[in-house]
Amino acid sequence: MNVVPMRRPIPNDLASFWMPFTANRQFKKAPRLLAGAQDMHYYTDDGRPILDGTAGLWCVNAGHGRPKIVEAVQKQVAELDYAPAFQMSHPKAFEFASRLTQIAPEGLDHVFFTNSGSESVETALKIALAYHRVKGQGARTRLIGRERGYHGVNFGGISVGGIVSNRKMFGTLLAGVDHMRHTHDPARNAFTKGEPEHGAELVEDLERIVTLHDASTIAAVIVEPVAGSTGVLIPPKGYLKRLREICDKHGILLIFDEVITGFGRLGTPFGADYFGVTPDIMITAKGITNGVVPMGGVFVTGDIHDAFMTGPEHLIEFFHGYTYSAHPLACAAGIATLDTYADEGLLTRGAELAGYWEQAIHSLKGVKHVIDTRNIGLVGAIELEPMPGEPTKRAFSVFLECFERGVLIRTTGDIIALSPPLIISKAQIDELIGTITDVLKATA
Ligand code: PXG
Repeated sequence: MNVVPMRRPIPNDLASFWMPFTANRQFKKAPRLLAGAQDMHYYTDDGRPILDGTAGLWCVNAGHGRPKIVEAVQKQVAELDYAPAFQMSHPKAFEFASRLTQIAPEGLDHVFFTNSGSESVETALKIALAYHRVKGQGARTRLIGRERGYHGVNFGGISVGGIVSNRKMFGTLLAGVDHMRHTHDPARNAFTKGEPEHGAELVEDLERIVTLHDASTIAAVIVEPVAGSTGVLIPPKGYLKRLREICDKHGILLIFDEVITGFGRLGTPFGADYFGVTPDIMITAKGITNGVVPMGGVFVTGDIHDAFMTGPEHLIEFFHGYTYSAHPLACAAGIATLDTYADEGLLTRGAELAGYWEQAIHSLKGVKHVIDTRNIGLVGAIELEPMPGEPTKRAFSVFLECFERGVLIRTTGDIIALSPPLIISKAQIDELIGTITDVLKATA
């Protein structure tokens, strides 16, 4: 008889979990585990407080463990744990959608729910393609993204995205995608406070792409108002306004991926508000529920929504959706999140703190290894000179040392990206920036 050895799960075995976007082998040799969180702090499994300089992953905008949100989720799970999402729904889905469209930029008055930023991206791209088709312009199938753009990890998103390591392993991706150039130009814009002076002309790439393919083949352009995970790339002055003009001229839909810029990150409810440019489709996630329950939302104009509401009424208008679209727990968390944002004025608190934050970020100019500092709203970036022949290593060593000293930062390449919860105090800004300064001064 063949005896199969019994495998008992070992509670603290680190091997089973294949971690996302992580150097698994390195991590498992020296794991960093967070066991609790409250307000501006995480607590490690050995009880050390860690000041959260990144709002988790750009999502915990109201800070951790906020009572209204905790209570709403606890109550919801006991009351209605799940309701089928197709041909059925539940009251909080409609309540949350209405509340969201009240704070969304003017005209974006319908929202389609998903479970993440990546799903919101796929949803937005599909809406754009289907919209042109229902409008009788089915030849508009091309999607235009931008170099260094990040639009999540699904196939549409990595196709329009512009980060080589997220693309190169995965075959031919979506067909019919083109890219504009990115706008990062440290040679001209290093150490700029807020929006850079130089680079608005790069938006004319879209005209070049139109000349190449013809507007009648292009469905949509997708950009992040401020590119976040690629290292905080702030649009040059006038860039987004001109992008809107070019799209309008050619009947191309403009999609803003506001997964990071949404829900107060720039000191306005959305990036669209900050820049005074309204897209046709707006992608959100993260701060929509304060990161407490996974959720995303895709906002569209009445024109786009209504274009689908034709044909026989008993037929499904848009063949798309997820089992967990508008999940009751997510809606409960989301409503309580909006209440918390409103009670504490968090969607505009970033604007009050922006001046102090800007000074703090730019105080790093002149510190060892710093080759650029940039800021907008409550977002900051500190770009480091890479170690010769070993890109990413310097920034990662700063991340590790900051964590040892009780401060959580995020690094991408050799760029430190900061995006604290919007409840941060000035003293905590000082602590965050002071720790980074000390660590940089002490590095080789
Ligand atoms: N679009 C944008 C603009 C994002 O920033 C996504 C889509 C995808 O969202 P989901 O929920 O599918 O992960 C994102 C996600 C970082 C970092 O450190 C950024 C993200 C995720 C993880 C880390 O910059 N952004």
